[in-house]
Amino acid sequence: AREAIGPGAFVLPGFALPFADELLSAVKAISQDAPFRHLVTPGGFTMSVALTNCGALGWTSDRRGYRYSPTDPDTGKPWPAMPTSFARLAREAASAAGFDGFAPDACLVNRYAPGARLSLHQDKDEHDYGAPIVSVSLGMPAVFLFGGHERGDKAVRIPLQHGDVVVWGGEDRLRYHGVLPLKDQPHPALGSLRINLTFRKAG
Ligand code: MD3
Ligand code: FE
Repeated sequence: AREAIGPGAFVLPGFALPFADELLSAVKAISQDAPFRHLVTPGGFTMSVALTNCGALGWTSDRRGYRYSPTDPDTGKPWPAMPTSFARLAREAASAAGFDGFAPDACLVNRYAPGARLSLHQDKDEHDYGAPIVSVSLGMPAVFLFGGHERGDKAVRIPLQHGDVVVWGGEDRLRYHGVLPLKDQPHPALGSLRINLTFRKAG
């Protein structure tokens, strides 16, 4: 099943459910190599969401700006490789939403504890806005905010559950979006945490 939430944006409810346990054990292995950290924004705020990455490129932030880097600035090592199962899932989800041939080179792994949030932003650090972004929600539910092309545009609220996948491309690729502060609604697979994977073509 797929539900359109914009001309180029689709929710695939439960698309990742058959792979959830495998995804979570891979996230554990990734975070042993490249630990979750709370990044500082160029404006000097520490993000409430903790982040790590896998794949050829990883997103990072500090007082100098946002960027993609081939290495983890905390360890100097390359980011852990993207598991082939991750890349396959992202490609199949993109295809189910009408975007064939998606080959992500970056997977951001966001970790939310109760109260963590992501304020409205656009994802503009990637080179090619022609490629979609695929997001996989795991663990506690969240309310996603899907805005317009201007920060002040009205945002719709989209509840996301464990196993849901969302694909964003085309004219929806640059819409403002965010995540409301997480409520504590513990999930059997992950306790009081939410993990979000976002697959991108960054380079
Ligand atoms: C809509 N993460 O990491 S993923 C992010 O749930 C981010 O952790 C959120 O926004 C999370 O940048 C939401 C979904 C997402 C990602 C990119 C988008 C939605 C998008 C780009 C355009 C429109
Ligand atoms: Fe984003």
